[in-house]
Amino acid sequence: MSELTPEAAALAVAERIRSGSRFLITSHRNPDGDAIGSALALQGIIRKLGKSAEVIVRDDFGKPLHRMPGADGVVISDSLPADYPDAYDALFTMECPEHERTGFPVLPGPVINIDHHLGNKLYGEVNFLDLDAPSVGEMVLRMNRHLGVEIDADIATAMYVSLATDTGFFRYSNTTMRAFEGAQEMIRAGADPAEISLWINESLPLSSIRLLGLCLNTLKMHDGGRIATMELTDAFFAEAQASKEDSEGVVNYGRMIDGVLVAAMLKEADGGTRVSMRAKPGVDVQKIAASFGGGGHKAAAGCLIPLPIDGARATLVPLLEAAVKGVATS
Ligand SMILES: [Mn+2]
Repeated sequence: MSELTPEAAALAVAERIRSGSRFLITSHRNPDGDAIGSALALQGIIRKLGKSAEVIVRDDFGKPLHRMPGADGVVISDSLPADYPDAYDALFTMECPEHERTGFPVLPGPVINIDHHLGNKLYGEVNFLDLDAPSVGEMVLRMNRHLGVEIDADIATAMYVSLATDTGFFRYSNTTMRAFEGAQEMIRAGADPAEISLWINESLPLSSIRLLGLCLNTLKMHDGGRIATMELTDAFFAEAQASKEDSEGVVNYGRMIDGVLVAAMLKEADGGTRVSMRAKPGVDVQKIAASFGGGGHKAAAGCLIPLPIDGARATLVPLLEAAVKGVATS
């Protein structure tokens, strides 16, 4: 399969939508704002054409994302529908560099792969890959130029959520002119930035803040303050009455500290310690994760180290020290 330019691929996706009538949409495991936002936006566009589209994901997602219009209609299931693939014209995989990220091991029908991650395996019958896209939801907006569906407030809200969450509410390096142009178009179509920020940023469960407090108490600084580590044990989850989703984003607090180039969260897990790393520009944590069989990208990556937390930290910190060596602290 040769690689199409993003513009040609967007047109190919639009043509597949135009020629079909029933579609299935999925995304990656533990879906985030771009996963659910882009899927709901695409669903809304297909439905406005009078066609059928269902969204199915392997894992549930946090309450903030459930506030998006249509989120409660997303099917959460361990397996694809019984009538897949025969009853569908195509399966869309949103934000999945490899088809296995969906959590559904085999995808026998035609797949339309829509993503913005470097290293996407181009496993689809159509591969719409745009590394410059601020979010996959924004790619859906661009694709829609070929369909001409009028974006309503619900679709605009889903697209805005995808864009806002993937750019860290317009803070990360993917906060480009394109991100603001997309946001402008969505706001014009009825997305409400202040309300969406309230859902996502200021409606956290109490348990997640309690868990954050326990975690911050374990903060350790290394390499003269250039590296921060924190830990997260099963006992913390019990004490805070927290769920798995409550720990999302805790690792970012380490990176917020002045002078820190890389932060790592060490979380008790089956078979050892689950490590999440976040780096500032100039540091590549993906390489470290890959050396343990994990993945991610330069600024955010994760892996499993088959040791208890203390052993995992002793193994990891020298690798992080090597990764930040020679990198200037801003
Ligand atoms: Mn994304």
